[in-house]
This record gives sequence, C-alpha cells and structure tokens, in this order.
Amino acid sequence: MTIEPTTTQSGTPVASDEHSLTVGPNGVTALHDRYLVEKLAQFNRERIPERIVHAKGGGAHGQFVVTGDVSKYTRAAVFQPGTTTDTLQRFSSVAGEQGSPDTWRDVRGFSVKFYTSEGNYDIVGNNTPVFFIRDGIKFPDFIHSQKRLPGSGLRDATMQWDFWTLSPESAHQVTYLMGDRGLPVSWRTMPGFGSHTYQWINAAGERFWVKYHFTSNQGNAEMDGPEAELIAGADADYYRRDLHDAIEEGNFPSWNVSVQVMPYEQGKTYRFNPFDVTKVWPHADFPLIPVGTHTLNRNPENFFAEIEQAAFSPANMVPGIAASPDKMLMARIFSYPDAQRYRIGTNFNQIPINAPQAPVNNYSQDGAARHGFNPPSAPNYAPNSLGGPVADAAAAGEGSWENDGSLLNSAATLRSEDSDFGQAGTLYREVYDDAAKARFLATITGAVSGVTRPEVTERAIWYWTSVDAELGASLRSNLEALAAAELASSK
Ligand code: HDE
Repeated sequence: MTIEPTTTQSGTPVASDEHSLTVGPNGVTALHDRYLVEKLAQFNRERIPERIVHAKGGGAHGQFVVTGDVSKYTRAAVFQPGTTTDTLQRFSSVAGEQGSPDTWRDVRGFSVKFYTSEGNYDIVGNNTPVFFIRDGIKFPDFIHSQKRLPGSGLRDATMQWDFWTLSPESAHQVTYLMGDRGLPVSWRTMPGFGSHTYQWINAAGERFWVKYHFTSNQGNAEMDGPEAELIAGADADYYRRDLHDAIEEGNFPSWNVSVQVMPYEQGKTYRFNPFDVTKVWPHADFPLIPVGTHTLNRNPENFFAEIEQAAFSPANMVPGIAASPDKMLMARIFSYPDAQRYRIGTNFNQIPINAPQAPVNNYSQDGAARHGFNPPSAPNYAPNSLGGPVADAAAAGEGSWENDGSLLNSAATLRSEDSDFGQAGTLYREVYDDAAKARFLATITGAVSGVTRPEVTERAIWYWTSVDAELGASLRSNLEALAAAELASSK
C-alpha cells in the first residue's frame, strides 16, 4: 500500500501532521504555519446551520417501483406503470436539535426524493396524515412554542399547551402525537403520509386531488413512554442505528405507496374542506389505490454529504403533479428552498445529493460555491436568438384551480362538516382500543401536569373535553388526584 503525503487543501505537501511550526521546540507559534491555520479554520466551519425543524434524522438510498396503474390520474413519468426511480429518504424528529434522542415523543418526518427522468420530485411528509395548524403564517409561532424558552433555553409545557389550546385546529394532530404514533419502535415500522392534498394532472389535462400514503411492509410498531425514556438515555441514536444496521444486514425496509383520489369538481362541494391539512379523507369515500413499492437498500457513504446536505422541498414537483389550494402547502413551497439557500447555500441544487438525474437548462449563473457552468457559447439571457432553452407550458404541465375574491387575511370558508375537534374525537374513540386509550390518558395527564399557569391547564381540560367529554373528565380527575398527592407529600 502506498501512503500518500498529507497535503494542504490546495494540494501541497505539509511538514507535520502533529506539530505546529514554532520558533524553537519551546517557542511561539508562527502565524505563517499555513497548515495549522487552514486546519483550525476549516474545523471551525465544519457545521452548517442545522435545520430549524427536523434537525435530528437519518436516511438511506432506495428505489421506487411502480406496480399499479394510475396513468389515468397523472402523466408524471415517475408514476407510469413499470417505472423504476432512484430515491433518497430521510426520517427525522420535528422539535429536537441534532443531538436529541430519537425516542423523545414527537411527530416523525418522512421525506422522499425521487430522482425522476423529469427532474426531482419530493414528497416531504410525516408519519401522521395531518398537521397542527392550517395556515403557514402560524408556523414560526408553533415551532417557538414547541422548542425552547428564549430566557432559560428550556422546553416548557406551559407554552406548548398555551399555543395548542389557543389553536384548536391542532387537536387532531395532538391526538396522534400523544397517542402511540408519537413513539414508533423504529423508522422502519411507521407509516408515511404526504399529508397535504396535491393535484394530479393526466395526459388529457384532467385534474384530480390526491393524498399519498406509505404503508410499512414491516408493520406498524410502537413503544410505550417508559421504554422510550429508557432508550433515550441509553442510545440517543436508536432509530438511526436501527435503520443503518438493518440495511447493512441486507434487511431492506419497504413501504407500499398508494393514493386516495378525489375528482377535481368534488373538491368544491365535499362536506369538509379537502385542502385542510388538519383533516383526513375517509377511506370509505376515497379508498386507497395502489401505486408502487418504495424500498431502502443502500446506506449513505458519507452522512454529511448525503443526509445533512440533502434538501427536500415540496416545491420540487414534476409535470403531472401540482399544488392545491392548501395554505400550508403554498407557504411551504416558499419556505423550503429559502431555508436551503440559507443552510446550504445558493447553489444547493448543484450539490451531488440534490442534483437531478434529468438535465438542468436555465439562465441562472454564478453565486457562492457554484461549480457547474454553461458552455461559453450558451446565452445567459432569455429570450435569445441563439438556440438557448425555451420555457414550454405544455411540457411543464402545471396545475391550476379557480380563484376569486379580493385580497384579505381570513380563515377559509367553513363547510358543513368543518370542525376542529370532530376527527380528533373519532380517532380517539374509534381507532384507539381500550389499552391505547389508557396510555393516551396517562400521556396527556403527564404532559398537562407540567403546565404552571392554571388558566392554561383549564383550557387544556376544555380542549380534551371538546375532543371527548369523558376523556376531559378523566383528565380533570387525574390532574386533581396528582395535585392532591403532591400537596400531601409536601406536608
Ligand atoms: Fe416542514 N420544514 N414546514 N413540514 N418539514 C422543514 O425545511 C415548514 C410541515 C417536514 O428531511 C424545513 O429544509 C413550514 C408540514 C419534514 O430534510 C423548513 C411549514 C410537514 C422536514 C420547514 C411546515 C412538514 C421539514 C427545515 C408550515 C408534513 C424535514 C429545513 C407551512 C406534511 C425535511 C428545511 C428533511 C423541514 C418549514 C409544515 C414536514 C424550515 C413553513 C405540514 C419531513 O423549511
């Protein structure tokens, strides 16, 4: 084996890996020790900003194979029968920072990048089908309330419940979060959802509304609170390790991908707002239609290059797939590329993990750390008469929907079955069995007992009473019993 000499970043050999350049063996350090300076300076710049949300995660490469036929709903190449597409998937926790334990109760991110022949398509979803809020303007406030107090830097149950109970549209998602879904056994054993309603457009230009579902072939499995806490202390990287080891052993996790499809016109008249991300669509009305299978089969070789620098974005859409009138989705389409320009840099799409397999043709140029350039003969403006790329609305295949009305800041018009608490109550009463209900009550009792302002506690009891009257009453009596026990022990 030939051992290469260590070099500076500019490729010149250096004198020592271990001793800096000094005046005599005991003397002062020379500032012109360019390797020492470069090494320390480079080290100081190893970290890029962590994601403002979903900071802790892990992921792997995979493949998506279309096994069904949804060509009558979308012309997207990635979903045509028999197509195989390379993918990258990242899983994450929402609120914790990079080093936070994987098994803290949280919603889990479920992001998939499809390197399609028509450019990158990303589904950036969660392991729950709904979200806490329905307008993106509330997102920074929501996240502030779930992260840390600005003064003490501590997490705070009072602000979490203050925000949630003043934002009752959160009830459905908090019912998922405080239920078993909040503590999966692994990323492999949880489902994924696109959560939002998206638009699909077929080859004839007909439009549909769709929701994505990823069903784990490993089954769904969850752990209970005490087990999760033990693991949080023993192995903060529990999920990351599980995924890595499974793939190393050739035990490739997979998910069946399906969609619910709503005819375009029905979107206008359906009994509740089908674009509200706090709602699920009943399967009885919109059964799952199989699309394909997504399998993870290759670990990253370099975590920073392939997972940390990965930029997933709901703005990455392909012909035949478009947005919907979901205000959250529209805000996200701005927010993700913005976060990525800040976190990774202007030219983040040129970084290998984000670069599409499809050709990139446009007139953008320059910017920090750009390394892909058009040939000198290529024009750098449009329109031009030099044969440069020309935008083509038909090729873009973008979606559309009817809009009217004057500009205003307002909630969406309510339909007959729009309610903040209805689906949360159904989830609690009809999906959770008795054991799950008991765990749920114990979890919310523990969480609400951390609230220090009585009016917030009272509002939390109102919130859960609105989800289910019996549940609210049990929460009240549990909290009263806890308070009495505390009083007795302090005497
Ligand atoms: Fe995100 N979210 N989000 N989010 N989100 C980010 O993007 C944001 C929302 C989700 O594995 C950020 O590149 C806004 C819903 C996942 O790299 C940021 C709103 C859903 C990931 C951002 C939402 C998600 C993110 C952080 C309200 C599920 C991790 C850095 C309109 C359907 C992606 C970044 C990965 C990451 C903003 C709401 C899922 C800041 C403004 C709803 C899985 O841009």
